[in-house]
Amino acid sequence: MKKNVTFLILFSVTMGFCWLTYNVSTIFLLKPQNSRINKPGQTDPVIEMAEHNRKHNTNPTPKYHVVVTANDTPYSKWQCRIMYYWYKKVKDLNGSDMGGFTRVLHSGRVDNLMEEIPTFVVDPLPKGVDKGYVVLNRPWAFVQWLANATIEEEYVLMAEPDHIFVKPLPNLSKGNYPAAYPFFYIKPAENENIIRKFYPRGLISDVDPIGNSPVIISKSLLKEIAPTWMNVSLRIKYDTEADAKFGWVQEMYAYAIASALHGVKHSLHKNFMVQPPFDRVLGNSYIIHYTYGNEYSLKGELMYGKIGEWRFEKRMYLTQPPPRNLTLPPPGVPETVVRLVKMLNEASANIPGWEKL
Ligand SMILES: *[C@@H]1O[C@H](CO)[C@@H](O)[C@H](O)[C@H]1NC(C)=O
Ligand SMILES: *[C@@H]1O[C@H](CO)[C@@H](O)[C@H](O)[C@H]1NC(C)=O
Ligand SMILES: *[C@@H]1O[C@H](CO)[C@@H](O)[C@H](O)[C@H]1NC(C)=O
Ligand SMILES: *[C@@H]1O[C@H](CO)[C@@H](O)[C@H](O)[C@H]1NC(C)=O
Ligand SMILES: *[C@H]1O[C@H](CO)[C@@H](O)[C@H](O)[C@H]1NC(C)=O
Repeated sequence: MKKNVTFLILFSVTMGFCWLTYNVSTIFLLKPQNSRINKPGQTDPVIEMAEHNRKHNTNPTPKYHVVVTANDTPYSKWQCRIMYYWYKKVKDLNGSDMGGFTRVLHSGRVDNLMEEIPTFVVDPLPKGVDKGYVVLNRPWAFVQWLANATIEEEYVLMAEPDHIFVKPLPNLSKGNYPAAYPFFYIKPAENENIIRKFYPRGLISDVDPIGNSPVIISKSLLKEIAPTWMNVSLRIKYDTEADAKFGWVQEMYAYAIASALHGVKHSLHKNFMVQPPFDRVLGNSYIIHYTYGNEYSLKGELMYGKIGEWRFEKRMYLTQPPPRNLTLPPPGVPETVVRLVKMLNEASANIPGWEKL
């Protein structure tokens, strides 16, 4: 009996998603189902499955699935290879709640890393819809992956290709609170007038200062949020004022707003990751995020905004991977930067065929 009920729930959730994905891919409009938050006549973009009730699993295993969204450019590929290498190194260490790994490849076709990295191919947005801002593919990739993939774990870590795991990462989420990293430049309170366009009611302080990554969240919550995240992303992109104001972080705001629309608050973990060169000390952090350029003089002084005498800047490697055995930074450079270069070198030294992609 119990089994049948579970099956029915699973079945209706799956059907809900098939229906939803069908809708998205055919007419490209997301319409609210019987929204909890909506009052009649109002148009919050909360997307809900009528059949789907939020379930609170009382005793789930803490394991989470590591998922990274990527495309098939050399730039994305070499970062994914590094990331997967370090995932494998820490996955089974004591203190890790890591489960499986998936690269969600949103180029719509297979590439030459399918054998090396577990990969799930999804479609990109239809041509032109992203208005050149490729990051908008991310929410759409998650919607498709969640609808179609078989995911064993109860939780998901949304990661990015430029994340390196420095140590085993436990499931930081607790109860109904997903875990996220607070970004200093995501400031909902200072942007209330714009956020209100997409989040008409509710406290602005309920919009977390986060993006979608890194976040550890239960699969069921992410299934609720992802379609709304996609809807809000597109609406921000197509709103001239919001697009201009949020610029390259608009898809982060979209995730923060979408989760607030679903009444989901995240617990914030400053030690989720470090971002060299600004974070100088590794401390008890779990991830190195190497999104910024690291520019130093040979005396070890930061030369941000200039070309360093010693440098590591991932954007130098858009069309080919960085060479093996990068020169270590000069003395005086923070440990986060030194560690980053050592970890890149270890991975590139051990990945067969590193230099040809
Ligand atoms: C988002 O949802 C709203 C409300 O349902 C809908 O009117 C709008 O067309 C959707 N926008 C996009 C870009 O999907
Ligand atoms: C794993 O870590 C826990 C808590 O830190 C500790 O109690 C346990 O002994 C460790 N187990 C092993 C096999 O190292
Ligand atoms: C996901 O599932 C939907 C509906 O079941 C289907 O239309 C779509 O093509 C699938 N996408 C992928 C990438 O498998
Ligand atoms: C890496 O480069 C250094 C010089 O920067 C050199 O001394 C060392 O032998 C090289 N190591 C490998 C494994 O190629
Ligand atoms: C995830 O791991 C943390 C730290 O070990 C633990 O406190 C938390 O309860 C776990 N979360 C879940 C959902 O099991």
